[in-house]
Amino acid sequence: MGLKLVIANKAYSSWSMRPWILMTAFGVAFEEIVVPLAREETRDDILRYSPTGKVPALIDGDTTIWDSLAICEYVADSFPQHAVWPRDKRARAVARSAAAEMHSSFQALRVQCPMNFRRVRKPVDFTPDTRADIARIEEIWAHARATFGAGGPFLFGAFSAADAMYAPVVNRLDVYDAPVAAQTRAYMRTMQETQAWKSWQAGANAEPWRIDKYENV
Ligand SMILES: N[C@@H](CCC(=O)N[C@@H](CS)C(=O)NCC(=O)O)C(=O)O
Repeated sequence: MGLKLVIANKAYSSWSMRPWILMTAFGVAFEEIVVPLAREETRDDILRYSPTGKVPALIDGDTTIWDSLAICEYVADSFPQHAVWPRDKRARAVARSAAAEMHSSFQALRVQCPMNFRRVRKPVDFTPDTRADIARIEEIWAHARATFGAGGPFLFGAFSAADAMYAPVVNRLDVYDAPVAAQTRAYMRTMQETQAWKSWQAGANAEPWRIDKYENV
């Protein structure tokens, strides 16, 4: 039985994007199940797959993994032939720190600038807290690139789960036109030029659903 990944709207669901882009970039096959957000039936529909009523969830036979970061770890465990995390122990530890920080932080950026793959680039008046989040993210990326990035254009050289965890931030910095450093912009372009990114973007473009609270920003 194959893997099933339950996600929400590609336009808006940042937590869904992380395991999706990871699995897609590594060529891990899965069946995609999309449950659109903000509809009367959304909660019940998600609860059929995920005990939290939240997505993403990965279903492997009778096992459900219901959190984005846990799914990244499960993919790493299941496909050791892929360097889901960097092979070097120190790089891997730093990549996991960066992923954990993404998972637990940057509330101001997340609230002020919801992910939106169909937004036409337009700046917002970033709050001081959002600016601080952006500065910290740029610092994480610059440190990873400078210390571990010699083998390629991604955070730890080759594409890894750290890039997947930050993918929605790449969208946010782009579509809200954050004033970032040239090297940050270069990394964003690297992500946006991947085939996996383009497939997610195409999926978002094709979706019929529109949620006002994510659009009126
Ligand atoms: N910590 C969870 C967060 C998951 C989450 O908040 N998912 C949102 C969508 S991005 C959701 O399912 N919301 C359900 C709803 O709004 O009805 C993870 O990392 O997977």
